[in-house]
Amino acid sequence: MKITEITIRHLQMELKAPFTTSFGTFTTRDFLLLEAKDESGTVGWGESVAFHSPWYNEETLKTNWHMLEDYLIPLILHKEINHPDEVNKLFETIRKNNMAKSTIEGAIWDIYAQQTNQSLAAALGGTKDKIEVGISIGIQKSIDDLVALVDGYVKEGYKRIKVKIKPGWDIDVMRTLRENFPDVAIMADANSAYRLEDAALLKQLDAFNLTMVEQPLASDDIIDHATLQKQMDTPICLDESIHSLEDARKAIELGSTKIINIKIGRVGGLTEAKRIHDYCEAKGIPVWCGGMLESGIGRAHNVALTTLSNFTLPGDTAGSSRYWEKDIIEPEVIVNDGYIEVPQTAGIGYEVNRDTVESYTVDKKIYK
Ligand code: OSB
Ligand code: MG
Repeated sequence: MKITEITIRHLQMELKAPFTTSFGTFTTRDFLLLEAKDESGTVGWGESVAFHSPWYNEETLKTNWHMLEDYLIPLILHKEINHPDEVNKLFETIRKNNMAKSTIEGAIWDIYAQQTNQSLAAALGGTKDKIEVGISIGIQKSIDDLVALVDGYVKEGYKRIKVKIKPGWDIDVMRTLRENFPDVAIMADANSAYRLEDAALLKQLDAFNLTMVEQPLASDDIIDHATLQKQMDTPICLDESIHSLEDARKAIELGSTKIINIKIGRVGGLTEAKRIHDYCEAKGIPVWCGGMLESGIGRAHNVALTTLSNFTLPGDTAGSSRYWEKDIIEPEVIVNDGYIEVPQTAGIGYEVNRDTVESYTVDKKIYK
């Protein structure tokens, strides 16, 4: 294929309910959508998971647009590409900016899957026809509010409940949840809110039989996490610290992580995500697919990735209706009793509703 035209849109979508983590609250999701067209007219879609502000990592919507416009798109346009695995090679001269790279790479995987007449899941080597999903719940006003929310999601069938924690909203919260839901798979995500000095406090989490604790320490750390893991029974899962297969290898060798949260954007695309998956599988490290409050397009990519065999733990890919009044794909991503059925049609497997995309678009530019 040769990409002949790329459109970047900035979309703004109101979340149904604010989402609060240890680093801030989101009420609106601002993100970039990328539409790529090849010489035969096949269209592929990619979503940038970068946020409006650099809270989660250093990338933002604007840095992604800059990287795409000034560096990445010129490296892709009119080049012969036989397989999406070649995209990383074309981006070789550009360091990091993984979320920006992943935005194009995702669209090229979509085109490749369509042209080889298979679902994106099949193109990636996925084997499952349905995937198990969990849900990630932000910090609430009160523990009672949280218990009521969790109760609803457990009744809906979500297979695992993840709760955000931060200093002051941690031990009592997890104790109350465990008391109210003795048999539910529960985990905590700190988004780097603690330091190694907090080890004694974090160790108290061991009493609640959590599936894992996600990224308790600094967002760039793999050393202190290894020290902490030696002191804790609860498995540590790294999110923010893992940007590549090399990061995963080092963290596993050091004993910093027993489980890895794979986010396609954070690791620079589906090809690298798959490599990390394969490496973890060989090492006996289970993985799961994280979420970044994606619209239906990013969500569809997450669903496809999760069909790979070592995604043995439920991911954060909740249904569209959990986030949006109206998603930009049809049908929307639907969760039934904790499962999403994987679409079998070619490409990402969902139709993009262009009218809905336009209605959320606040800025747009075409490159050829
Ligand atoms: O750490 O996994 C995270 C949302 C925004 C930024 C980081 C994270 C999250 C979530 C929500 O946990 C996952 C989702 O529902 O998409
Ligand atoms: Mg996380």
